Amino acid sequence: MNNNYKDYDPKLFKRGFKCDFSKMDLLPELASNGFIIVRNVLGDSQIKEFRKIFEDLYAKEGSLAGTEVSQMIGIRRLANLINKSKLFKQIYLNKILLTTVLFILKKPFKLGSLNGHDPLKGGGLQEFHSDWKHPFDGNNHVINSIWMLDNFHISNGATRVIPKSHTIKQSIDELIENKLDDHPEQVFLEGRAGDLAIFNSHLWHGSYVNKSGEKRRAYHCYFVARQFPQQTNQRIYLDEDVKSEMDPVSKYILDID
Ligand SMILES: O=C(O)CCC(=O)C(=O)O
Repeated sequence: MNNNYKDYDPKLFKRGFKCDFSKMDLLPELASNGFIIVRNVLGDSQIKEFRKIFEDLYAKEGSLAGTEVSQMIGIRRLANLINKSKLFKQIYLNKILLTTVLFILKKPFKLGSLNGHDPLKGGGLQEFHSDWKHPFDGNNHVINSIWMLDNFHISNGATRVIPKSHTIKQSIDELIENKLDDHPEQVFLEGRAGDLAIFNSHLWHGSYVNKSGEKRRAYHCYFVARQFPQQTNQRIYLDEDVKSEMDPVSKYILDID
């Protein structure tokens, strides 16, 4: 094991966290291109359960679904998910994911948010954007992951990314005139239900238009360097009974104590 990992976030390890280095071979690609796809991270029964949670929450919340973060026309969105099912622990505490977050950020971090996203037929096209909204200072502060609950294909709105754009110092607005347009260097994060895309979210990315109408449900599990605000402030959004049942690693990752 590379001992540096403990130095990146000593408090996380003091609470009992252990790295999973089984996908180390993918990490050079993540550093260089800005994204990787880890195959078959969720098994069939997990996919089924997470799809059911998506549908049940969307049906229950109706017109309010996604409002804690943002609603988007043509996309079914969910937000504040940690508060809504204990099963999401399987996502935000996934050791492959958290080891990868340490590899990229190399400093203490916390969950930024956990949201749901499903582009509907004819909808889904997002502008290319970075999740880092400030000028790039040469350090990585944000990393995102897309947990595929359905097959992701160019035809149903798979995420598009511009490889290596996470290293560009200029802002996207300076370099891309129309951020909805196709870009000659764009590639699609295609995969199967159960796959996990992890990307340095300084990378320019966005969901694409769902032409086929096939479902393209996903959870976004997003992390931010600890010194910056969360997208969903867990101290405010988590109910007291949910907080009280959390284990020490969860409490640390969610920054609730
Ligand atoms: O799910 C995707 O394809 C990416 C979504 C995204 O980047 C966003 O919602 O900001």
